[in-house]
Amino acid sequence: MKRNILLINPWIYDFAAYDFWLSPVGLLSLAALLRKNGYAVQLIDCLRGSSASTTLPRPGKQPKRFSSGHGHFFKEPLQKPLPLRSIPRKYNRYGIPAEEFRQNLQQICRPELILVTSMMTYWYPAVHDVIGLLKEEFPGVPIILGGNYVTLCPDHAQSAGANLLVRGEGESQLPKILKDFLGHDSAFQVDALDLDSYPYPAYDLYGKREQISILTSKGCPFHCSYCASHLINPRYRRRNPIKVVEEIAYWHEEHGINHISFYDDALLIDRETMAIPMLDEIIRRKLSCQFHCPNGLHLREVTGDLAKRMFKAGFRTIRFGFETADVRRQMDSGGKVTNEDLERAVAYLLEAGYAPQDIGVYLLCGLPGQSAREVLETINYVKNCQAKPVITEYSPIPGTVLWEASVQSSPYPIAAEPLFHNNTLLPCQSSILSFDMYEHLKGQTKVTSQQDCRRLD
Ligand code: B12
Repeated sequence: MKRNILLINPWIYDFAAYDFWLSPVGLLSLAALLRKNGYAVQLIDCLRGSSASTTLPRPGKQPKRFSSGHGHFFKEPLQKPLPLRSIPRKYNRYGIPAEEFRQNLQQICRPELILVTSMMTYWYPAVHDVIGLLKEEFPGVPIILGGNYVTLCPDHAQSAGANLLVRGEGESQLPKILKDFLGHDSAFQVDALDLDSYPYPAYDLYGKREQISILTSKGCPFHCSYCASHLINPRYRRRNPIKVVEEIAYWHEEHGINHISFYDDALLIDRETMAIPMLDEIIRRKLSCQFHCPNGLHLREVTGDLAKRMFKAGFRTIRFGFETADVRRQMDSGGKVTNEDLERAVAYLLEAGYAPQDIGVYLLCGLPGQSAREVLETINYVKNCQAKPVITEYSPIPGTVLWEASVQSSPYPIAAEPLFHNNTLLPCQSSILSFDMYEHLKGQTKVTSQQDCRRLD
C-alpha cells in the first residue's frame, strides 16, 4: 500500500477575491514530486473542492464562471477578524463551504503527513483555521506549512499551529521533510539549478479543468523596491523554452486544456533566448491555446517582432507592470521601466493587432509618499499612449526596500498585524492619497482616452 499524503490549499478570507486564473501551482509541484517518489497524494483545494469527494449542494446564488477558467468564487459571509472590525466592508470566506471541507476530510483516508500552502500574507486567518480543523479531524498527523505567508512573515506564522514551517522553495526541502517525518529516502529529487528537472504540477488531481498556470522561470533579475520576488526566489532561474512548450502541448493534447496562464515574475526577460524561441515553437506546433498573463510583463522587452509573435501565438490577456509615470519614482524604485518604454511598447502592440483595451497597464496606487496627483497623471499618461490603465493598490511586504517607509507612513500597525498588508485597505493611504481620492482615481481609469480627466488638486 502506498503511503498517503494530504495537500491543502486553504480558503481566502478577504473583503474581495476574484479567480483571475488562481492555481496553487507550488503545492501541485510538490504533489507531483511526492507521486514520483511513490506516495499516494490527496488534494483538497478549498477554493475548488476535492476531486475525491461528492460535492454538497451549495446554498444561494451560484458564482458566475467563464469558459476560459476565470470567474467568481463561491462565498459565505464571515465575521471580520478583530483588527478589521472598524473597516466598513463585508468580509467573506471564498471557496467551498466550511461544512463541505469538513466532509471532504471525513471522506478521505487518514494521511501520514499533511502539507498546507499559503499565498498572500494577509490571508493567514484561513490558513490558521484550516490547520485547526485538520488537527481536529486528524489528531497526531504532522502538519507542514509552507508558501509565501511563511516565507515573508516567518515569526507570525509560528502561531499557525503547524509542526514545521518551511520557508522558500519546497521541492528541494521535501526529501529532508520526508526523511524526518516518515523515515523515507527520496529516490527522485529535483536539481534546484535546473527547473526542467521538476515534474509538471499535478493538475490532473482536479479531474476536468479549463485552465492551468505554469512557470517558465522563477525569480526576477530586477530588485524593485516594492516587490518581494527576490525574497521568495533569491536566484533568477529559467527553463528551456522548448521544454516549456512541450509542457503546454502535453496539457493541451492529453488533458484538453486550452487556457494557459503564466505566473512568471519576468516572463519576457532575455527574450532572444527565452520568449522568442518559446513563441516560435508555439506557432510552429500550431497549438490552439489562449495565453494569459495576469502577472505584469516587462514593457522594455517588447519589440515589434516580439509583439507580433505574442499576438500570433495567442497571447490574449496581457498586463504590463508600469507602476508610475513619475520619472524620479521610476528610478528610485529600481529603474525597470521608463515612459519611453511604455510608449514604444504600446505602439508595437497596437501595430501587432492588439486593441487599446487589450493592453492592460498596472499602476501602483498608495505607495508611501505618493500623491493622488501622481496617480492621476499616470492614468492620463497611459491613456494617452492608447493603453488601458489598471490600478493595483500597493501591498506593503516585510523585507522589501519600501517596508520601513511603509511602516512609517501607514495609518495601520502593519508591522504587528499582517491583515493590514491587504491591498483592499490601501494600507499606506495618507492625506495626499486618501481612500476617497483612490475611489475617484479608479473611476478615472474607466473614462475614454478622448475625455479629459478632472484634476484632483
Ligand atoms: C501569480 C501571482 C499572482 C496571481 C494569482 C496568484 C494566486 N494563486 O493567488 C495574480 C496575478 C492574480 C496575483 C494578484 C495579486 N498579487 Co500576486 N503574486 C503572484 C506571484 C507572481 C507568483 C505566485 C506563485 O504562484 N508562485 C509560484 C509557485 C511555484 O510558488 P508558491 O506557490 O509560493 O510555492 C512554492 C513555495 O512557496 C513553497 N511552498 C508553497 N506551499 C508549500 C507548502 C509546503 C508544505 C512546503 C514545504 C512548501 C511550500 O514551495 C512551492 C514550490 O516551489 C507572486 C510572487 C512570487 N514570485 O511568488 C505574487 C505575490 C504573491 N502577489 C502579491 C501581491 C501584492 C498581489 C496583489 C495584492 C497585487 C495587487 N495590488 O493587486 C494581488 C492580490 C490578489 C487577490 N487579492 O486576489 C505579493 C504578495 C503580497 C502579500 N502581502 O502577500 C507577491 C509576493 C508579489 C510581490 N509584489 O512581491 N498574484
